[in-house]
Amino acid sequence: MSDIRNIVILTGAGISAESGLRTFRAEDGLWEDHPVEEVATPEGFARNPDLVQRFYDERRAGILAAHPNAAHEALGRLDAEWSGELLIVTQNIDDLHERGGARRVLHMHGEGLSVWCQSCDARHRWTGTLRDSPSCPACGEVAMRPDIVWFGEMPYRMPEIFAAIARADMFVSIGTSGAVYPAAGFVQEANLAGARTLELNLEESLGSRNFDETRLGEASELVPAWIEEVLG
Ligand code: BV8
Repeated sequence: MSDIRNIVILTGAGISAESGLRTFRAEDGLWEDHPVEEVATPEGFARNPDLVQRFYDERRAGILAAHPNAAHEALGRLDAEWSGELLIVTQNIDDLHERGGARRVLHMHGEGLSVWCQSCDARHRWTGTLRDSPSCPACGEVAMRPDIVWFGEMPYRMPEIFAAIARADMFVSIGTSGAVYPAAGFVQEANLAGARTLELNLEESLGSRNFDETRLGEASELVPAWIEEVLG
C-alpha cells in the first residue's frame, strides 16, 4: 500500500443497503415500485410532477430516518487519516457518507436533501416535502424540483471526477451494479490511468471483469477490513 497516494472511491446504493435504504435493482428495488420513465426522467416529471415529487418526498423521509453503517464510518475514518488525495464519488442521494464522517464527498447524481428552483436556479437544503408546492425561499415562485440528476441529464462535476481518476493510484468501487453510465465507465478510465482497481460488492457486477480484484460480501464487513489494510 505504500505506493498508494491518490485514491478515488465510487459508491452506489449497496453501501447504504445495510442502513435500510433500498437499492434499485434488487427484487425489492425502487424502480419496481415505479417505472423508471415515470419518476427518474425530466419527461416523467413534466408528465406527472405530483408522482415524482411524492416519490422523492418518500426518499427524503427515508434518508432522514436512516443512519450511517460501519462502511460509511470506515470511509469517514479514511478521510480523517489519509494524507494523500481522496475523492469519494457517490451515486447515492443520501447524506450517510457525510454523517459517517467523510468530507471529501461528491454527489454526482445530486442529493435527496437538496431542492432546485427552476425559476431562479437557487438550491436549498430541504428536509420537508415538495408535494404541497412550497414557494422558493429565494424568489417566492412555486418552481422547485428535487436536486437529482435524472436519466438523460448530465451528472454533476464530471470534469473534476475525470481529473481525480486521471491522478489516481487506486480506484475502489463499493456497492454498485455497474448498470448506469457514465459512473459504470469510471473503472475503465482508472485502468487507463494505471490505477489499481478493487471492487467491493455483495455479488458480481456488470463491470467485475474490469477490476484487478473483486471481493464479495457485505459492505459493512468488506469496507472496514479494506480500510484497516490501507491505514495499517
Ligand atoms: C448521461 C438518481 C449524458 C436518481 C440515478 C451508454 C453510455 C452512456 C450513457 C448511456 C448509455 N446507455 C444509456 C445511457 C444513459 C443512462 C444510462 O446509463 N442508462 C442505463 C439504464 C443504461 N445514463 C444517464 O442518463 C446519465 N446521464 O448519460 O448523460 C449526457 C450527455 C450529454 C447531455 C446530457 C446528458 C445519468 C444517469 C443518472 C440517473 N440517476 N440516480 C435517484 O437516485 O432517484 S441512477 C441510479 O441507478 C443510481 O444513482 C445509480 O447511479 C444507478 C445504479 O444504481 P446502483 O447504485 O448501482 O444500485 P443498484 O441497485 O443498481 O446496485 C446495487 C449494488 O449493490 C448491487 O450490485 C448489489 O449486489 C450491491 N449490494 C446490495 N447490498 C449490498 C451490496 N453491496 C455491498 N453490501 C451490501 N450490503
